[in-house]
Amino acid sequence: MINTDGNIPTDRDRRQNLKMPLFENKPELNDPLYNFMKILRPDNIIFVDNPDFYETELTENMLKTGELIELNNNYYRNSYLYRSNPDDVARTEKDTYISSREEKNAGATNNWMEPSELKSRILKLIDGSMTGKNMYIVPFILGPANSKYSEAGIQITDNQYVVLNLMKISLVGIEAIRRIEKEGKFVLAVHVTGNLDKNNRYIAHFTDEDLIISVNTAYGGNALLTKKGYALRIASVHARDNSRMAEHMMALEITSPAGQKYGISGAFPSASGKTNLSMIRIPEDMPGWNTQLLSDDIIWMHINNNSLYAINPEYGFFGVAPGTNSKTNPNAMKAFNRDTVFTNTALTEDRKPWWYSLDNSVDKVYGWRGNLTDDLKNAAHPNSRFTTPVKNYPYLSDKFYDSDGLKIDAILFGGRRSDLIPLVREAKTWAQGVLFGAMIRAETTAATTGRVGILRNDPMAMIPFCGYNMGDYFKHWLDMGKLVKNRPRIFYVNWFRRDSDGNFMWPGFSENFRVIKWITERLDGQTNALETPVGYVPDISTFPAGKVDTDTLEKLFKIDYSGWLNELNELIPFFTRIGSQFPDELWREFYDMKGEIEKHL
Ligand code: GTP
Ligand code: SPV
Ligand code: MN
Repeated sequence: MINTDGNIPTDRDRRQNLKMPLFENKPELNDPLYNFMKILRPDNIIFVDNPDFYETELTENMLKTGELIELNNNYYRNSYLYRSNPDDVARTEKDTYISSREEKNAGATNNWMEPSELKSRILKLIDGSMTGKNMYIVPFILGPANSKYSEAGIQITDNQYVVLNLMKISLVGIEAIRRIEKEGKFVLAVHVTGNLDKNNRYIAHFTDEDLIISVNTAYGGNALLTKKGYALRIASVHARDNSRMAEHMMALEITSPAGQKYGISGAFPSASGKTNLSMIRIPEDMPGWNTQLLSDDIIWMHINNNSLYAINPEYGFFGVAPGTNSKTNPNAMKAFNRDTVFTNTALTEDRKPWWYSLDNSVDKVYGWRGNLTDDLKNAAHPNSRFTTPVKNYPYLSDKFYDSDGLKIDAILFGGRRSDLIPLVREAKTWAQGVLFGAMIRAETTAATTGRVGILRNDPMAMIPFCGYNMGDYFKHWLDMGKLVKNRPRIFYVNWFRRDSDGNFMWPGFSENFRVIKWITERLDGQTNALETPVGYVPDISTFPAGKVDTDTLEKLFKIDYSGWLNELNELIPFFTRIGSQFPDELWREFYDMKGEIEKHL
């Protein structure tokens, strides 16, 4: 937790009577908090200065009300199950707004509403909404406590589940108040549970004012505003203005048997493998290799020594539970067996969290809505998640606490694609790599409400998270490549190809490390690759494929030119919709690639 020089007030009575002002040295910083207190009119104000104290307190409260269910302590120490409102189980993108002053700064891919219009709608919903309730003030730092690249903010909320989760995924405590006083500014994130009415839900980002307001939802990405709201939507705007990047990426540090280090980051759409890759276990036949996690979901990058470095603005995981088991992701299992809140998983009769694929020794469980059921496949919600502090993770990179973070040598893009997209390919240049990112089309998942498995454009896995115009964002990517001398190399991976029976052709998980090894060989200039119009692809004869047979491998690397032409043609309306801010340089990259593909037809 935050180092507070031992000065944490732990007196239980103090919390009931928070002495405003919070900021004694810069009183004007209190004004936005006063404004919202007047609007929300809570009965009590609770300042979450000491997360250890409040973790115990809130857990006890929520066990009493039945909001939390205590899990079997023999297997899951200090861990709980939470069942959400059934209409509040995933991010709702239709309710998410980028409310910049000028519409063109939100762009065609974001919902936009004029800020005063959106605020007046929201004010009607939140006026007096905390009367009879406690208002929690949760100060936090995003990024290592000692880093100049970190930022501090405050979330206010009336929701104990939200506070409990924030304390697990962010660096919460009084230290943030000191940082805010020093910097003279902060991002304010206001969360109001309201009545959870799904027809009156808003996740509103006032990007010119460093203000977020979320109402009528308590779901993770909608309500834990340190995460997608701040660390991506608001931070991407800050990053654009400061030659930095705020990305929906995992990152890990790799050490080869010879002791060579590599920093690898990867942007894949929601529920498409970032957490699993960040926690990857090395295959048994590859002794001497090592990986250590920097981030499972979000990184902030800056330029340092002519290279791109990444810090993790988070302090915990909000990870997808289904699909996790001792074969696919044993390292996650080691982290979430204590201090974890599970949300919307199923529950075994001996009070263990459960989802299909975790273990097959049961024939009945309590489903995510609490009913005893033998419909095991649907018992856990497909977007059920675990919230676990990162300090529980056994293989954390020491760069996690480093003020400069991890140097990034390779950036991966990817997504779920059952056909066309090869297992791995490498961009010839940074600009082509930016095109790779811009071209991500992937099958949708349960992380967001709506249909699952339909293709959608999700450039850089940021379509739901970019806080400004996507065309300007592409331009920013191109500009960053010009500013960084030692540019990371850019790759595109696809673990999700399927055969005609619908089975995955590539075994995935641990086996993905073979692709990572090939990437490190490329970084070292040790291996040849074949040049194609869509990038370099591995030479099958030297690719470290493990047990996958040559026939399958050929399919995984084959370039289907007519399929690619179709893919590019289908991208044109999307790129066109982004409008005049779509960079000419990226159109040129696009038409170069298209021209090269056409030569093969
Ligand atoms: P968010 O937290 O939503 O941003 O997702 P994420 O990108 O971190 O996704 P995560 O790693 O949690 O994976 C989501 C789902 O994909 C889980 O059900 C995993 O089991 C599954 N998955 C991850 N990696 C692979 C893989 O290599 N192959 C296959 N077949 N499935 C995978
Ligand atoms: C995602 O949907 O990409 C997540 C989960 O990582 S949430 O925090 O809900 O956005
Ligand atoms: Mn995510």
